[in-house]
Amino acid sequence: MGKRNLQVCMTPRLFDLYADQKSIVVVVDVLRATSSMCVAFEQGVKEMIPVSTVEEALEYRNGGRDYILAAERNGKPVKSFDFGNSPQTYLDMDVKGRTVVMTTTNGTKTINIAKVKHDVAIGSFLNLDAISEWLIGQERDVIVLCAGWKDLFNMEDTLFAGALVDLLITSEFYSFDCDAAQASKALWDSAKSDLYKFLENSSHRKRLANLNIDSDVQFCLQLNQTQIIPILVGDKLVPSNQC
Ligand code: 3SL
Repeated sequence: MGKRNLQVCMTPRLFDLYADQKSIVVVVDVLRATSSMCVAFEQGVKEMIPVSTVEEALEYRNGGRDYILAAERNGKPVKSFDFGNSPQTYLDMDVKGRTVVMTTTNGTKTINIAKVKHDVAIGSFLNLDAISEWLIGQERDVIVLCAGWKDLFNMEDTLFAGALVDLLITSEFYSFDCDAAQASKALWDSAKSDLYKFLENSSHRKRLANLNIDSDVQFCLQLNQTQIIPILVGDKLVPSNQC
């Protein structure tokens, strides 16, 4: 049997060049949207609805159901929403069985771009080994789609892409002919001994430090804290083991 194809797309702006309608797309926004999603499900959230705009999220408030509304723009929580985008919020609150409607600057926008023509799964360092094993079991081509920052390249999502490329290539089921996959793996190889230090001068680490939320950075850079694989079913994210 031939090997499955593995590609990395560095920003959503480039995604049209990769979209093939058959690959599973792993959306990654490690700081912090996709990390928050993994933690939310680990803490018992039932489903999450990722929407692209604040206005769309607010429409759910008037829908009569008891949603948790979570929103972030430019790293900051949005006024009048229940939650911002800190993964650690889900550790402090009782969220079991709840539905979260979430909008973030890059992460939820990227999910909504990917879902038009592809099946979508959610990756973060927190579920790195689990998503690698899950992908191997799916027997499909894979595109790792980095959310980046406002359509620009970012370091942290590229590092995650490199970590996932490393695991999938080691499994011997995958091959790549993609310079972005090669570059992300090279970056991961240089960074993996100390991710936090490697990201010292990265724009988003500095952005979050300026907002006094550096502890979220350290939290999101932990490897393998959960087995949860959020996947998109229709317009909702759910844990793969509940489908
Ligand atoms: O852009 C996003 O989706 C967010 O994850 C960015 S932040 O870490 O919440 O600032």
